[in-house]
Amino acid sequence: MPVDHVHPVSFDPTVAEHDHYEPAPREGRAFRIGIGGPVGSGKTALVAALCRALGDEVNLAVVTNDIYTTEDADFLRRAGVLDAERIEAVQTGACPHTAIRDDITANLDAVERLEERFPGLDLVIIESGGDNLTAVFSRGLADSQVFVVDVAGGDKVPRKGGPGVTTADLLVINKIDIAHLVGADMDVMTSDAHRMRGELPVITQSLVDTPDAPDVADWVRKQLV
Ligand SMILES: Nc1nc2c(ncn2[C@@H]2O[C@H](COP(=O)(O)OP(=O)(O)O)[C@@H](O)[C@H]2O)c(=O)[nH]1
Ligand SMILES: [Mg+2]
Repeated sequence: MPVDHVHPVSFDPTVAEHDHYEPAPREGRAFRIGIGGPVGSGKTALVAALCRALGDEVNLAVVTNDIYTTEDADFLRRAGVLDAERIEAVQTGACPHTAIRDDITANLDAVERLEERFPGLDLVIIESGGDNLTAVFSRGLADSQVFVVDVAGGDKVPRKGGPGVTTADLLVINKIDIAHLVGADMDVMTSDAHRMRGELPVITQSLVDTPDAPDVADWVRKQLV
């Protein structure tokens, strides 16, 4: 092909990919918070923490997404942080982002089952399967989204950007208790995160030191007002 027919692809990593869905109407249903982020960053641990922190004051339920198993739902049931009936597992069978962005039907069905089972539900927390830095929730599924990264991925992660880091309603930098063990500089991580996100909030936390995630729980309370 002649060189002048080859068009360079321009890619703006700060722009979320096209969302096929409109935001869902808010009346008469539970508020939905999506929790995304790389494998192992602490999403399930954060869901458990939020159930402990909010379970007595908020009528809440959880949807987990795993590729082939129901591992995360099983973990939450075993942890006893929430009545087992309040936890629904979606098996995506494909890349996790597909089920939270491209075809959200299985997740919407799970939310609907929970709403039918628990009339007057206030909040559904939806945990995405672990993915990479490009995974974000469709606005048709999540009203608000949290992106969880951890220090073990290295202090470069926030400045690598991607729509999770740059556009999520809340960025959580988790596992700060082990920052010194992996040589992650917290000043670099937080200043890069703020630079990438502008006015959007950033919370640093350790679920070992603060197992009830008090700062994230406060942020969730404000979403529900
Ligand atoms: N040291 C430390 N470990 C954590 C923290 N949060 C989660 N973990 C551990 O990290 C591992 C992965 O957590 P998990 O919630 O399963 O990650 P997910 O894949 O994002 O859902 C588990 O062994 C957790 O116990 C934290 O703040 N500090
Ligand atoms: Mg998990």
